Amino acid sequence: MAPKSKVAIIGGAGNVGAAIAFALVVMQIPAEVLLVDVTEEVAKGQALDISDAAHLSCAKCRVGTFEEAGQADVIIITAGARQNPGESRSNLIDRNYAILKSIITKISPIKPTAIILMVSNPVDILTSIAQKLTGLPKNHVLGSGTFLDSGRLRNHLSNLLKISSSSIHANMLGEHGDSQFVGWSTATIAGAPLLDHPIMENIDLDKVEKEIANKAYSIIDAKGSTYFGIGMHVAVLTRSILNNDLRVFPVSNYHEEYDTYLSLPAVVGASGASRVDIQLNSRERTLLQESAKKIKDICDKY
Ligand code: 6V0
Repeated sequence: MAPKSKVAIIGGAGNVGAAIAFALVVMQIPAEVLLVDVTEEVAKGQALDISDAAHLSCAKCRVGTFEEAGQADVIIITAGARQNPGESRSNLIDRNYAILKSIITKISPIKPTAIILMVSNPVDILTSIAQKLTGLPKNHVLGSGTFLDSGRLRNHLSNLLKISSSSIHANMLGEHGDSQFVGWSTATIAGAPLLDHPIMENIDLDKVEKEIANKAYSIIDAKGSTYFGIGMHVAVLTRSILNNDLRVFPVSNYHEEYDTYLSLPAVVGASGASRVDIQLNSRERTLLQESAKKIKDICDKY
C-alpha cells in the first residue's frame, strides 16, 4: 500500500533529484516519492532503479505527472541547468527562470497546504520567484539555501575540534552563492561560543569561510556536479516538514526587512519555514545586507 504522504521531485530524472529520492528511501521516510521530469524515459529508469532499493524501506518511488506533483504535500524542485566548471550559481538565472515558470504553470492548481522546497540554482532567487508565481503564503515556500554549506562548515569544524558535527551549531548565512559568510558570532558548542574554544585561536577564519564557499566549485571541477550532499540535506528538510519536527535549519526563508529570501536559521515543519531571530555582529549584518541586496536586485528584474 502506498504511504499517505506524497513528495514530488520535479527534475527527478537528474542527478540531484535522484539523489534526494534515494536519500528519502535510505532514511526510511514513509512517503510516496514521485519523480517528475521532461525526460520521462530517464525518470522511469531512475524510479525503477530506486524502487529496487525502496522495497527494503517504507518509502516508495515511482514516476509521476506534473498534475500529480501539484497535489503533493512537499514539492521539491531540482529541474534546470546546473553550473559548468567555473560558472557562478547566479549565472543560471535566465535559463532556470524560464524552466521554473513553465513548471509552475504545469503543476497548477497547487494544493493549498503544499510546501515548495526549491533546490535549483540560484536557489534564493528562484525561491522568491516561485512564491510570487504561485501566490502561496511566504512560509510555504522555502529554499535549501545554505543548509548544505552549513553542513560543510560543521563537518570541517568537526574534523578540527574532534567533536561531532551534530553538536556544533555553526551556520553559513546569506546567499547560497559567492556572498555567503560564516555567522561566527552566533556559533556555539554546548552553549559556549565556538570562538572561545582554544583550538579556534589558531584558525584562519577567513580561509575557512572561503574554503566552504568554494567547496562546490572544487567538486564541480573534479566530477562535473554535486548531488550526494544536497540529496541528504534535502531529505532531512523533507522529513522535518512531513513529521512537523520543527527543527531549526539555515534555509532560504523570507525576510520582511530585506523583502527577499535568504538564509538565516528558521524553524522547519508542516507550515514550512518560520524565522528565528538571531543577533549578528556589525560585520555580519553588513555582509547580510550585501547578500540581500545582491539577491533582491536580481529578483526585481523578474
Ligand atoms: P541535471 O542532472 O542536469 O538534472 C536536471 C533535470 O531537470 C534533468 O533531468 C532535466 O530533464 C530536468 N528538467 C529540465 N527542464 C525541466 C522542466 N521544464 N520540467 C521538468 N524537468 C526539467 O542537474 P542536477 O540534478 O545536477 O542539478 C539540478 C539543479 O540543482 C541545478 O540548478 C543545480 O545548480 C542545483 N543544485 C543545487 C544545490 C543546492 O545546494 N541548492 C546543490 C547542487 C545542485
